[in-house]
Amino acid sequence: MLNIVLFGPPGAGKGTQAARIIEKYGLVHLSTGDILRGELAAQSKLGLEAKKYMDKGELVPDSVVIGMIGSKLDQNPAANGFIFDGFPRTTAQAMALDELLGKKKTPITGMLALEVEKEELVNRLLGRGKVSGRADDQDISVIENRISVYNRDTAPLIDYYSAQGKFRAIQGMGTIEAIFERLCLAIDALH
Ligand code: B4P
Repeated sequence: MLNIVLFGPPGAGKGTQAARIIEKYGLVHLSTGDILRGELAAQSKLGLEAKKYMDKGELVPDSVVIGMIGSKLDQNPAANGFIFDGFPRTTAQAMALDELLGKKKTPITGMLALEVEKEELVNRLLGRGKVSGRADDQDISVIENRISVYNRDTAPLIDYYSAQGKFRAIQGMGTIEAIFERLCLAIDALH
């Protein structure tokens, strides 16, 4: 099993690179952002509740996203491994993920952290906002808040995974292809 946490601030390229990684390595893609947007598109109770947080650039409560990931893991018992994209985002989520995977005896193999300068993050998100229709990509103050929330609540996970010897920094500036090559080298070194 190859279980990878793809990590980085908003706009770092997690979703972009996860799509390529799952194709090459045959992993199951678990993106909490995509799952939440799917719930919203379906106008479910969970989706409408999540929208209140997402539109402001705040994190959706831990209990909601942890429950979602638990059921997705259970739905894929025959997977070769998982790529966790945008999850975990808090220490409570990381601890819950370790517990869920511990029960299945398939721990996280490594955490790959995309490093991108703030100005580039803002430009990428505003660029996506012009075509995606995502409310959280169209307002500069919401984007700034997402980056602040990342620095406050999510960046401490670098220490969490470093303590387990699983943290790998990846230069996330450059072309999508060049960054993908760096990620593949890091993944191949994990197993
Ligand atoms: P996510 O869906 O995870 O959104 P993201 O961080 O903005 O996306 P990502 O990082 O994948 O985008 P990418 O750079 O690939 O979360 C959205 C919201 O959902 C959160 O704010 C939160 O409210 C909620 N949420 C999700 N998970 C949660 C959790 N676990 N706990 C609580 N709340 C949660 O793409 C950005 C743009 O950059 C694209 O246009 C792409 O084409 C472009 N790009 C990518 N790589 C590039 C490159 N190398 N060069 C130029 N452009 C590039």
